[in-house]
Amino acid sequence: MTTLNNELKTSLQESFKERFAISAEYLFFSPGRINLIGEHTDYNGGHVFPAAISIGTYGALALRDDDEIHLFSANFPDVGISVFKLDDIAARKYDSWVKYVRGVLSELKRAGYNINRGFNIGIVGDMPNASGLSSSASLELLLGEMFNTAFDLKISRLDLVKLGQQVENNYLGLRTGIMDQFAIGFGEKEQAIFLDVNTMEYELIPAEFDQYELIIMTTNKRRELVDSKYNERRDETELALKELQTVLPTIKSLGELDMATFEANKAAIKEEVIYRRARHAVSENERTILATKALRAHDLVEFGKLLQQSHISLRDDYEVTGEELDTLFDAAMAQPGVLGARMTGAGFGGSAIALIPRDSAAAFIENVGKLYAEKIGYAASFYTAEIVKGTAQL
Ligand code: GAF
Repeated sequence: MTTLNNELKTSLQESFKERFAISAEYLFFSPGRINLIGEHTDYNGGHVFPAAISIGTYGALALRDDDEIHLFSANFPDVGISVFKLDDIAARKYDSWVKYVRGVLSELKRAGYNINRGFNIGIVGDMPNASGLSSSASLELLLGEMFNTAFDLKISRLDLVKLGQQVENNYLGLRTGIMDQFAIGFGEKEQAIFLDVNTMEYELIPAEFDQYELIIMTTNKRRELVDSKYNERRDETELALKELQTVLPTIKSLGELDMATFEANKAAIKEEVIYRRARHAVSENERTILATKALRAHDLVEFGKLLQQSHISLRDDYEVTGEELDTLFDAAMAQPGVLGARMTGAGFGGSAIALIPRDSAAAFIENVGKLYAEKIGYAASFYTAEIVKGTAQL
């Protein structure tokens, strides 16, 4: 089984040497993530069930003797090398992927860490653009761990995970939860992570699908409105919580509610749309707990059903799927032997996953790919999901 992309790793080392005329001192890989189930539950104090995947970002770093930062991405060879000074870390409007370097440095500074020497960085990734497989968290953890090692900062993995989230929340103004950074930071080979976001306690559960396998389907939809819609959903579930607290004053998050209690108190929620948003958060949290039980018991039929119900709830109640993801879902579910499918990540495009019979991947990709291209007008991409360990030095 191939895990990491050795070709990409070697080409990064070579292009680093070519561009900077020195060899990289540090080489790291940081995965992307899929979420098996538990979508839009993390910022609602619920459970999530993600895993780190072998598609991700490679980074190379060498220290400099001055206070300059020199960066390149082999994914954008025409852009060349970006250069700026160590203290030039204020956010700016058009900053491409470089904003993550500034963002991580800015959050490190805010947390009191001192980076007092310049460096050269090269990166390359094999994640498709706007794939919803969390290239941003992958990069945040990659940079965080490279700085941690190169500058001997002694930051714990959990603090780096939180720092990645702070880059999103403070620096980029995206009110994301902690799932992506956690999955990428704490991933383990062939294990999925069952995380209770309320307590931050987690368990690793073997991602064993017996005679089935997980496939990733990427919409290739251009990234539009994801950020503003994401923040809007957060506002909506926060409003639902506030209204529910008028009758359930002790609850601190929707994740504390089961469906029976939620339904018994729904009259406190004034608008129907807000009720549906909250219903998704509560029902999805229950499904996530059930799905971990089903996977542990190797009841893949039940696990697959929960994936389907998750997609339907994200489509009808949370309204974060859209035509592209729904087309992938419908096409996937129409294939022989498929146990379940759902969008994964924030939604509004990005990717979906499906649990398909092992060895049926070629026919599945052909059929789903054809149906998708016919309806949407451009091609989807497909990958086998290989579950790997989190960000690490190579
Ligand atoms: C994005 C966010 F970054 C996560 O925190 C999570 O909320 C997810 O959307 C939806 O489940 O990936």
